[in-house]
Amino acid sequence: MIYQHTSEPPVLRDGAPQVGVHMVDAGAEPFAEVWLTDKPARSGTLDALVWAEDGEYLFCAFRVEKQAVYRQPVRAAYEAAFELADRLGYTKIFRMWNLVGHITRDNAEGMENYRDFCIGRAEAFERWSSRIGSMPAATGIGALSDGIDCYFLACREGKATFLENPLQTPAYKYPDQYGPKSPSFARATYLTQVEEHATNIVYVSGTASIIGDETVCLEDIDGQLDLTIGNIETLISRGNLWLHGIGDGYRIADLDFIKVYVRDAEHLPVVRAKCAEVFAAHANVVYLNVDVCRPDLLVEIEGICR
Ligand code: 3EB
Repeated sequence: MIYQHTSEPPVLRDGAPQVGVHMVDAGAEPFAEVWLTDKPARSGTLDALVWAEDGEYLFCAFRVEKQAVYRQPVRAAYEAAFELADRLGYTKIFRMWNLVGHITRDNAEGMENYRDFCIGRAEAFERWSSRIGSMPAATGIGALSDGIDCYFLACREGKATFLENPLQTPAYKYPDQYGPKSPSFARATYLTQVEEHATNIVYVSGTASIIGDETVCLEDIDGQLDLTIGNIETLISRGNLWLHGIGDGYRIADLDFIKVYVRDAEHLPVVRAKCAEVFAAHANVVYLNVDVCRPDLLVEIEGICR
């Protein structure tokens, strides 16, 4: 994944999937996110899908080009991806990213692009729930040009436990004031790997200043940042993992491979300062100046604990 200044649809390059996502504005530095394996990998393409697999893990990416109305093409693309994952035997999808161009703008019918996207995604999950299981941890976030880039990770033998945050209504149960179909994702995935001596991993979804189903601390960047960090702390805490019979819990200083999405460039300095205080000094952190999926959300944070 190359987070960069333009969009370049998924391709295979030297046998590896490569995707350019328009998530970095002209004033900021592009960066690469590379998913590695130490096993031999096979790769392929099928229509818009590009993937690589190593026998235990599958990486798959696809792009839905600009549409007047997204729901049908999104549903078709998601279903094609589920079908591929199922056919290759990677039925446990544990983490997804959805980078939605102009996420809070309206489509040709006057519906917000994010709500439109959520309908197609929800229909695909409904149709495939018996074969690909529950909804995974995910990110749904703005991108800087039209179209929607999606990528995901799935496994064969590992065990994925999907976590919720007791302070937040599960997103898939949000009331319809936020859109005709609720967002299809879990707050985090706890992944138990099959390889001997492998560490377990928590993939934390994009997390924002939402309590119950409501945005809190309106127009208050410090408040939203505190609430967002608090939500992650609760989600990864010993108590919350105990509810699922797993692990000893994690602290915010255990979070790594962090993406901090900030809606307004003017908030970047205060967000960076606060994040430098709470994240570990060695944590890998990137800051992205993009829209969040509700117009009143100023910040969203994702990461990985291991
Ligand atoms: C929220 O909690 C904030 O639609 O896949 C976060 C993570 C959010 C994922 C998604 C949306 C998504 O509702 C937004």
